[in-house]
Amino acid sequence: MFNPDSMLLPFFDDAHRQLHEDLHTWSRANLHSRIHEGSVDKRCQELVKMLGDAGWLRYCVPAEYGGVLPGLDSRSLCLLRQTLGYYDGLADFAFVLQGLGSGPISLFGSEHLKQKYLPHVASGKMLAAFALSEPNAGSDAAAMTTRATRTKDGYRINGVKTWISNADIADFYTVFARTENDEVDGVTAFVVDANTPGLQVTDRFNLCAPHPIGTLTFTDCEIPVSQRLGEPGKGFKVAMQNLDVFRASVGAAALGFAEAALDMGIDRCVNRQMFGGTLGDLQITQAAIGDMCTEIDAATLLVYRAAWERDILQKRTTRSAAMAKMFGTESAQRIIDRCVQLHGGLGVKQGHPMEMLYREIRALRIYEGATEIQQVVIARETMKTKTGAI
Ligand code: COS
Repeated sequence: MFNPDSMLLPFFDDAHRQLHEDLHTWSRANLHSRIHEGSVDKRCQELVKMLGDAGWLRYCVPAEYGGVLPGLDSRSLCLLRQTLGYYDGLADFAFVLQGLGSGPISLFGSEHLKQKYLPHVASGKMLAAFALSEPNAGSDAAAMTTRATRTKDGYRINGVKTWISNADIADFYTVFARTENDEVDGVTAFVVDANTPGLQVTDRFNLCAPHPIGTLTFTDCEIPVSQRLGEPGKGFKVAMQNLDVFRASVGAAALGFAEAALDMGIDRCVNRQMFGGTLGDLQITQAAIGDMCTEIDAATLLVYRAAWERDILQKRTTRSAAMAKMFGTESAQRIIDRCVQLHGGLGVKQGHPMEMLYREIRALRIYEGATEIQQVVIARETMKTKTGAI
């Protein structure tokens, strides 16, 4: 945390404080740079192995299946993302995909699915992925057209999923498909092994801050009924409840990026000589620092409020998670942009960590529900309180 006193906030207990300290120690020793050369797939596979060997992935699954804590602890997940994100955006990515891809199994999976996947997610032996978006169903997730039809022994899946992080390197995908022929009309969730005949990675592309991502095509992909995740027709809720957990953590990762930028920005302010003093002597710089520090503290409070509500109040946190995601990512974008400005030319020089942060933050305002979707979610949840719908 940029402000060490943040760990004294009542959202945390001593185990969180210890986790925070241990994680910083490990990250300082093991994550040396946020700039990576060479194959991004290979680096992600290495990072998953490192995170698995160190025991950090054990926070992605419940204790019964190799985890540290009885269930998914949102505050720990957020602390992990914030800290990893501070040192290396790709390490944060490698970590969270294990959680996002396996979260639906932890939350809704049968004993069979939990035993089959979760211990390997926790050890880093299996890589997970979450396949919800489609070419024509991004923000409007319910518009998906991938279809799973009943067969004698299970389901046959046909359709296309895109923007799927870990495409090509995942061992399994949590997939959402329409099952209108099923007992209940709607969407159903499945776990599909990467080597299932009929499942192919048909495209790979690069983002401005690269990570493994691509398109999956399902062609008469047959899976047994034991790979169904949760009840038939209840898949949309599976997806949304998983996002309720992980959306707050996107805000946490953004916070880690913003803290890394601010650290470098402050360093620059006190060391950069200009106009007979330092950059930080200028009141216009101090105004920027004042705004950035306040936004970081505000994002911290929103992220850990959402995480605490889920962990302690054990209530649906759709609204507070949306606020944490929206404010965390939007404020981080503003902070990073300002810190690029404080760095002058260096801030846009390829290979400089500020330039990397500038590229890394952008996707977080889009994935797991764009800012505009969070605005809709917050508004709807708030209006429900007036109509008595909750
Ligand atoms: N938890 C549990 N159930 C939820 C839920 C949540 N957080 N959010 C919605 N639901 C339920 C609703 O209660 C509703 O159930 P009933 O039909 O039983 O009433 C059902 O799901 C449909 O909800 P809603 O009508 O709100 O769905 P919409 O299609 O109108 O839109 C949004 C929902 C826009 C919020 C959703 O599509 C969304 O989050 N989109 C962004 C998707 C996303 O994040 N994509 C990125 C993929 S991961 S990188």
